[in-house]
Amino acid sequence: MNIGNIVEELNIRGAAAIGPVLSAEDIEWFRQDLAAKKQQEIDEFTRETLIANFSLETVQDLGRFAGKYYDLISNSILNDVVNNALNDKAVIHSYNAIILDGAEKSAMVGHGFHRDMPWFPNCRTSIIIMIPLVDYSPENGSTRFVPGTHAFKDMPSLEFLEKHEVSAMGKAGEAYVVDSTTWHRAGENKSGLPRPMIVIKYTLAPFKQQVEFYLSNPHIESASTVVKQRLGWNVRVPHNFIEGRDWNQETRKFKSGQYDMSNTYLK
Ligand SMILES: O=C(O)CCC(=O)C(=O)O
Repeated sequence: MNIGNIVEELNIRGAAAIGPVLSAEDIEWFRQDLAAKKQQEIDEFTRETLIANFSLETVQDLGRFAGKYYDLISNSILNDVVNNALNDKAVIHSYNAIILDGAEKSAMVGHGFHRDMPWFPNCRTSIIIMIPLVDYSPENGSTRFVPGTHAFKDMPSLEFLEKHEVSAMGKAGEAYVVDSTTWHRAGENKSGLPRPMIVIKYTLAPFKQQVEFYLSNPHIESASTVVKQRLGWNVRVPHNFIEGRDWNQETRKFKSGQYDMSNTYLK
């Protein structure tokens, strides 16, 4: 992996391949674990309810399971990308899996072109790292994105997006990164087999997270420094001004130094 090349591609194209980030054993472990967790959710909530809530093909808040999901947050390659594309204060906005089993197209909201963060001029505030757990191509619905569109405020015409979209392609465990403002969508899975993928969206520390991970993750307090930082431990919001008066950096919720925009200006 050449981090300079990745950041340059991200700057100019709004997307870049990262390369292998998981061992064959880990790929298999995640694949099986996510299939089991999805089945548990279907058993608990029913398939119909999950479809009605656009949640049939996702497993959300993977950090709540700690273990290998925390090991992934610590992965040195991922952190190298995050530190260079954003900065070392960046936090995880969302940590989900998208299974895309192809059975019910309407069950996922990501099939239409979209952005995943508001757009700011000349500034990257968020990236998405996607790690498919099977070989991926247009045949099994790999993510499609439109290079260069992160640089412009307005949504291009559908005609333009459809004409210029490209599909991510690679082997299981090979990650890629997309600027969250690059217009993208899930492809159509025609393979008849599931396309499980881990999707980690990172953002700058002061931005809101999708879930209060510090409350939803039972093992966060004993996690490593990097896992805690990424899950937002250092930007917890005080419940009132009295809590905000805690100037002890050990116990303080929103710690000093988190308003960090370094490295995010696109020049
Ligand atoms: O599942 C996919 O390929 C696309 C995922 C996506 O659009 C997203 O996470 O925002």
